[in-house]
Amino acid sequence: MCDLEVPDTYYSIEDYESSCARWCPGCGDHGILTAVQKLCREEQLPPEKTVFVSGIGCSSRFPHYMKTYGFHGLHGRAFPVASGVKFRRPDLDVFVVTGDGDCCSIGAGHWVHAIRYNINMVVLLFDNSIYGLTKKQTSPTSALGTKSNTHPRGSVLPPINPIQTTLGISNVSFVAQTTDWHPAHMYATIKKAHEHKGLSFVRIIQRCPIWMKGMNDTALNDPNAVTLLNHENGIELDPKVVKSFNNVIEHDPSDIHKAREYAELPNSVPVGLLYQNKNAYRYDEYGAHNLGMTNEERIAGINRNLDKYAV
Ligand SMILES: Cc1ncc(C[n+]2csc(CCOP(=O)(O)OP(=O)(O)O)c2C)c(N)n1
Ligand SMILES: [Mg+2]
Repeated sequence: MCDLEVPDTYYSIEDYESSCARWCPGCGDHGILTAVQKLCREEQLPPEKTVFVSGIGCSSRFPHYMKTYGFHGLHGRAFPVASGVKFRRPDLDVFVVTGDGDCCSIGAGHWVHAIRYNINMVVLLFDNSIYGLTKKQTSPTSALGTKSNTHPRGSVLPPINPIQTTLGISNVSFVAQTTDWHPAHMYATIKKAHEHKGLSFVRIIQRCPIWMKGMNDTALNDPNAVTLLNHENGIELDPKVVKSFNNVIEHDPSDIHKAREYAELPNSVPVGLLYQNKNAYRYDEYGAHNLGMTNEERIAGINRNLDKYAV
C-alpha cells in the first residue's frame, strides 16, 4: 500500500480566514493578522480548539477576522475573560488581542494580575500609541507632547513603557517586543510566544497611518533606530534576518536585570525576547482540572451551591 503521509485533515490559511478586515489601508493590524493566520496554519491549530479574546478598539476587532472561536468583549476586560476560558478549558489555545488603551489604560488592573497569574496564553498588545477606534485620544503609551483630541497642545505626561512595566510585575514569565514592519521577526516572535508555557506578553509596535501618521518613520527608515536583542535562547531567526539589523546586542533572556536595562534603550527600539522564565508559577495548574474531580462531581457541586438559593 502506498502511504503518502497525508494527514486526514490539513488546515490551510482559508480555514482561519473570516470576513474581510475593515481596518484602514496601511494599518499595521493587517500584517499582524497575516502572521497569526500563518502561525495557526504552520502549527495546524484546530480552529474549533482556538480562541481569540479581545476588548474594545480597532485592534480588538481581531476575533471577527479569524475563523476560530472568539470573544469581542468589553473595553479593558480581555484578560479576565481569557483567564476564565483557559482556566476552565485548558485544552483550548487562548490568544488575547488588546490595544494600548485597552490594556494599559482601562485594563491596567487586569493586565497586572494576568501577568502575575501566568495562565498559559499568548497576549498580543497592538501598540499604536493612540486610541484609534475613538479617533485620536492620548493613550498611556503616547509619546510626551503627542497632539490629540484630548491634548490638542500636546500630551503632558511621559508614557508608560509596556514591556518595562510588565517586567516589573511579580511572576512575569515571557516578555518580547517586535514591530509590524519586521514581518519575519514578528512571526518568529509570535511563534516563540506560542511555544512558551505560561503567559507570553508580546508588544507589537504598530503603525496607525491615519491618527499617528509618520510616528514610526524614524524606526522605519533609520537602521540605527532599532536594536535586535539576539540569543540562542531568544527568538529563532534566519541569519539573513539577523544580518538585516544594524544594531545587534547579545542578550540572555534569563537575565531580568539586563532585560530591564534593554527595555529602554536611548534612541533605539529594542526588538526580541527580553525575558523568559519557564519555571514561573502557573495559576492554571491549580485549576479545577487539577483537583481530581470528575465533570459529574463538579456539576453536582455547582448544583449543591445553586440549590442554596432556590426559592
Ligand atoms: C467602558 C468604555 N469606556 C470607553 C470606551 C470608548 N473606547 C472604545 S475603544 C477605546 C480606546 C481604544 O484604544 P486602543 O485600545 O489603543 O485600541 P486601538 O483602537 O488603538 O486599536 C475607547 C476609549 C468604551 N468602549 N467602553
Ligand atoms: Mg491604540
